[in-house]
Order: sequence, then C-alpha cells, then structure tokens
Amino acid sequence: MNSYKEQDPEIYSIIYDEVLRQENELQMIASENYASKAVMDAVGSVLTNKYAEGYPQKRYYGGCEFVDKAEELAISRAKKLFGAEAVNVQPHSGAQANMAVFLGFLQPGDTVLGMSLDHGGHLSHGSKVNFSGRIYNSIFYGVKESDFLIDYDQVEDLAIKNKPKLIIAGWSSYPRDLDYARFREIADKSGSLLLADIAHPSGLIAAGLYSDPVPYCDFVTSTTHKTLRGPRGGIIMMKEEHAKIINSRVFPGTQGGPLMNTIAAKAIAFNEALDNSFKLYQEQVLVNSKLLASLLIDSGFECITGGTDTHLVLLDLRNSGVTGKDAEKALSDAGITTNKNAIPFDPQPPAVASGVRIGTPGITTRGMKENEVKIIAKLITDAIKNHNNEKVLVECRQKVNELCSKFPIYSDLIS
Ligand code: DSN
Repeated sequence: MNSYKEQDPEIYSIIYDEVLRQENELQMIASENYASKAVMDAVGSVLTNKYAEGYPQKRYYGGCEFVDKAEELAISRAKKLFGAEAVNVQPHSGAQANMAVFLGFLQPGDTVLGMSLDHGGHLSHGSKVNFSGRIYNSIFYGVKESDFLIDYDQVEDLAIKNKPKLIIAGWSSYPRDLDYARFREIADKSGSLLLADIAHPSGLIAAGLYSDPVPYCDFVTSTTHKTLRGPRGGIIMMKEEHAKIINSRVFPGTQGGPLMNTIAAKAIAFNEALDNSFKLYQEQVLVNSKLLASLLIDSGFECITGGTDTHLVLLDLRNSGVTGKDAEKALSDAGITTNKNAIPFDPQPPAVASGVRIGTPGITTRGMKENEVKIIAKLITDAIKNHNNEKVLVECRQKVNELCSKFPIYSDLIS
C-alpha cells in the first residue's frame, strides 16, 4: 500500500478509502468475499510481469520455468479439490470460462438451454445482451410460480423439443440446491452436452455441502472469488476427453497471456480450501444464511423459496411497499452492502427490482456467527422498514461500525 502512497496519492487515497469501506461496513453481496492476505500478496507479486502464453512446458515465451510450476500446482490442487479429471486455471473470469466451452463445442446458431436471467440465471447463459445470446440460439427454463423451484419438467420438455447442443445448470440468484443427476438424465434424453456453472456455490461444493456436479457434467465452470474465496478469476473442470479442445479455446481461442499472478493466487486459494478449516468456514456460512433467512421471515419479510440451501438469501419485497432499489439504498446508508435483485416474475424492471440478494460469505470470513447474525437481521429489518428515516439509518450505521470493529479483517492495512 505504502509503495505508491507518494508516487500516486490519488490512487492511494481511493484504495485506502476502499480498505476502510470493506473494513468498517458489512459486506453482504453474495458474490463477494474477503480474500486472504496470502492470496492478495500473490496477486500483487512479480508474477504480474511475466508473459506465459501457452501451457506449462509448452509456452511461447522463455523464462517460464517458475510460472510453469505455479500453474501445475494450481491445476493439481484444483483436481484434488473438485475430483476433476482435467482443469484449466487460465480463464480471466467465469464468463470467459463459459465462452471457452461455447466456442469449443458449439457452432454459431446452435441452441443452448439455460436458466433465464430474470429467474436467477446468468448473463453468459444465453442472455441476448451477451455473446452467448448474440451468437447462439438461446432458450430458457425457469422456476415455478408456485414455489420458485426449478421446473425440471419444463427443462425436460424444452430439451426434448429443441434438442439443444448444450444445457446449462447454474445460477447467480437461486437459493436452493440443484439436481445434477436429473439434468444429466435430461441431457442424455436430448443428446445434449451438460455444463454446470458453479460460480456461486463452488466453495460449498469443495466442502461437500452442496450437490457435486462433477460426476454428471461434461464441463464445470466457476469463478474463484465468491464462496471459493480466492482471487478474481475463472476455472474450467472437465472430462479428460474434452481438455484438448477447451484448452485451445481458452488460449489462443479467447485469451492471450494468462495472468500468472492470479494463477498463483488461485493455487493458494485451492490449498486453503483443501484445509479442514475451510469446511468449517463453509458450514458456518450455511448456518449463518439459514439463520438470517429464518430471522428475516420472523420479522415479516418473505424469502424466495422460504429459505436457503446456500450462502444467499433472496428477499421478496413485493408485499413490503419497498422496492429492491430503495432497500439496497437504505441498507447501503446503514453500512450494509447488498444488491437489488430481480425476483422471478418480478413486476418491476431490473433497475428497480422487487428483491434484495444478501450473502453470508463475507461476514463469515470475518468470524461472525449466530449472535452477530441476530444483530445483523435486526439491522437489516430496521433499515428496510425505515428506509426513509435518516435518523434510524444513521443509528444502524453506527451499530454496523461497532460490530465490524469487533471483527477486524484488514486492520493491518490501516494506518
Ligand atoms: N455478477 C455476479 C454476481 O453477482 O452474481 C455473477 O457473475
């Protein structure tokens, strides 16, 4: 931090403010987490200087003898963590991991069946504003209006009728487990390849606390920075038979030089996730999210699906008289960072939305447990119910700051 304090005080001050924000406020965006100091140090290491196009032992540049070892270690640790036959650790993001699968096994115009974005899917699963919906023919399944659970019969009907080349099982705001065996059965009936995008639950999966897609899927993509708690990036797990094509679609297909600093940081994160303490952490993430859902329900809120099997809770604010946008702003004023989120069958446009997505990975990394979740549930309730009352929001913020000060996370970065 201090190395550029004098050289570039403007950027120094911006990063310092961000350190304070992350330290003093409750970070409850479900897709964010606090990476370890070791992970962040590796991202900021000299490996950022190294070009290494290609793969270990087959590079287009000299001087790769050490970064080769880092990538080999990242691959072997990821294989062990997820029980995968083959792994590519080079994707810069989850969306680019998905892109490599599309480019590897689909032709432009081929049909892809994914979860609809407004029911909890992801942009890169066929949205018209993304490459996946612009180049390919995307069709969507969703959840049932009665219980907000995935309509597997609809998945099957759509698959059999449209024979998609690829089916995607994955989500960014669905609070329940997935039935990968059922997805496999459907994919076999329709002759489709099956991709699981586990960007959100990958840490839970690594800890054995969410269904494991690896035995059922041709490809499993993930980000490395959400529940997995590594550096910002992507990864692809696959059957060995697909590795040659996938590797060639990552590089040179969609990317040039891999970010070797990030790959080393991924290796560190995978090692952290192989430790028993990571399982305990993920267990607490789930204890915290389930408790948060039940306390918010007790306070009069509705949660999509009535609870959660994951690290996230999706509040349904339709009957509360508050929009997702207003709730996000009130929570932010109270020092609790979340994001407004569409709920399935949302009457509001996405920029307003009727939901708020709240995640527990970040607070759990700070060491917060049931007692703190009780305080947080009360603060969330007070902030949303008093979204127009500045005095209450200021009081909530003071309580948030007090709570955070008892669970320091990056205090060594604060002078
Ligand atoms: N944008 C991420 C999320 O917040 O879920 C998914 O890529």
